[in-house]
Amino acid sequence: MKKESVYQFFKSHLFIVSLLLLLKVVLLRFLLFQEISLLKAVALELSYIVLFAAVIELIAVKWKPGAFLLFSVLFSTLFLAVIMYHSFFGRIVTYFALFQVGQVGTISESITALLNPVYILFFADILILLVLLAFRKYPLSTKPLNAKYFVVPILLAAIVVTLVNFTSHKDELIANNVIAAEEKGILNYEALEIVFGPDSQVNAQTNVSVENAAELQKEVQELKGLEDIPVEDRKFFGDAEGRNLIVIQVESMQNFPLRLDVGGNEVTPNLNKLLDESFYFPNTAQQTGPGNTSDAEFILNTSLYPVAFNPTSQTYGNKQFPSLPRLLNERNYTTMTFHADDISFWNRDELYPALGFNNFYYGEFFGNEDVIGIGPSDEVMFNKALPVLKEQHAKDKPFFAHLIGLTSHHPFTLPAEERQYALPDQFKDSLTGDYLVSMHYMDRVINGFIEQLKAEGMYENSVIAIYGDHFGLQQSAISERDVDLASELLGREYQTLDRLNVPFIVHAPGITDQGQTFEKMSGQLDMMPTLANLLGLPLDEQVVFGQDLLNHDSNLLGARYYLPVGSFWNDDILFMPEKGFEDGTAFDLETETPLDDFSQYKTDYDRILQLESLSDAYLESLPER
Ligand code: GP9
Ligand code: MN
Repeated sequence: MKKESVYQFFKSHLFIVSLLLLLKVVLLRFLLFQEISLLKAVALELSYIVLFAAVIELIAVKWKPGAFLLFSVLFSTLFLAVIMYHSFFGRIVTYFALFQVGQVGTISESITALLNPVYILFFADILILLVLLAFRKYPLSTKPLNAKYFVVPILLAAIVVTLVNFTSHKDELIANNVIAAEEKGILNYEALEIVFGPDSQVNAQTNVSVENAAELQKEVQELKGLEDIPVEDRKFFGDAEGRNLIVIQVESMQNFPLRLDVGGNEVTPNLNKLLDESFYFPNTAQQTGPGNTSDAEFILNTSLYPVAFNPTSQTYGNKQFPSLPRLLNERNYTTMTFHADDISFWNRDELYPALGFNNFYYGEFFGNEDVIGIGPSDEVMFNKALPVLKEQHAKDKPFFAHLIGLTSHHPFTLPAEERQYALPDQFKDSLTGDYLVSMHYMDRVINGFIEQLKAEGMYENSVIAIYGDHFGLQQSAISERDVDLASELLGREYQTLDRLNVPFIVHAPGITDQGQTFEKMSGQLDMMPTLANLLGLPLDEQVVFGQDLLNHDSNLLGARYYLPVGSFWNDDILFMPEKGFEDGTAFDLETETPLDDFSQYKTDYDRILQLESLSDAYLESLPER
């Protein structure tokens, strides 16, 4: 081999572009895993980069700079997407979620809030090369590299290393997706996901179908250790039979702002008063998956586990879910859902018929007035929903109205005239402060709506439920200052337990007047069975994975996506596996500190995996519409 051909190799696109991408992977791994290891990046990631680069070197004889720059742009964009997604969701994005970029428009404000100047490094080299190319000072060699000495051996080596990495990690089950990507290699992890699918960890179950619902429901009850209570012995059963059901899903509402006082001002003064005359479940776990708001809507209406790695509304929009709206339709209710965003977002145009709502109000219905953030304000939503409810009331027809909020969406920026909550100076220009201001706004508009229900004579004969869809202050997406401010508010460290804790409130005049707080652990999946009990719907023939909180104390609740698969809450702990059960962490719910010995909870871990896979199999078995 001649000296100048070695020199040409070091000036080649294959070498330089691969090296630059390798350095970017080192940076990416540092940002994701706080690890600086060239060795790991070379062993786990490099072969994929070189594989593509060698193929391009062989194919792109003429347009070498263009082809390599495009390759570099694509990989760098992928790296940026991985880091941005991780900073918001705390997970490694997989190819399926990348295809959801169509949803990004709606949350563009949230995305810009997550940008970090360091990310320029992912594109700086490309910009420099482009400038040099424009000035005809392009430093890389455009001559073809010797295939026999360089490209073919390099390509073969890359194929071998890629295959070794792929096959050796193929059967390794790691519950936490961030650790999985760290150990398997980010690019290798993506390749495994593409080949084996995002739900590869979920076991298919047979003999699960809507036909044997009662049998399946028994199995679920047994797995959860729930005793069978005859209808006549169920407390509060049917106490609100025939009443309207008005359910308000508040965007990003966590539990901690309730009953919180900052510098002498309550964040939610009106809701706090309402709590005194309501059934209040302060320890409700968020159980949504990647479908966020829409998953919460799905859960409230079905009490089924959402799909683990995809928005349920996308995967199963074509199905017919057994649901609360369907049960109420059978009882001559008018069932309606209201959301001011475009109906195509989260595939709601499919989700709503799948859930069995017979009326849905969205987008244009709410007009262009008072747009805050993503769409018309929640005040507008309530104001426009009211006449629709009045119409049903005038017909003497009971209704179920599901009202989905939007205004308190991340990054919680309200116009000056709506910022009516004075906070101490230290909260100025902070996300935590803006979040509280946003919750205060929600408190005001919800109260306004309830007052209107009273004025219109619809209040007494209704059950009003309020809950949060998911976190607002996502630990990994907020700055240290915001975490510190949140911790200061709580008087202890702001952590996972707080982040995944939403409120659930049931207010039924004449029934809940004395007020009662249920401190036991509960979850979003429990909301539907609890409301069904009050409305006198027995659910014995219905498959639900939640439970009626007015009649059952002990609980076992799972969450996936935002926590590793197999994570659960029971009466004592929040458990999160790492690679599996043994190396996981169990937080004591009382002290919020990790337990040394949690081996006694292994059966709960096995049970939750079984329950989730039963729910998956049941969803899969449901008929299409
Ligand atoms: C979009 C809105 C917000 O319609 O509900 O969704 P999110 O980003 O919270 O899932
Ligand atoms: Mn939401």
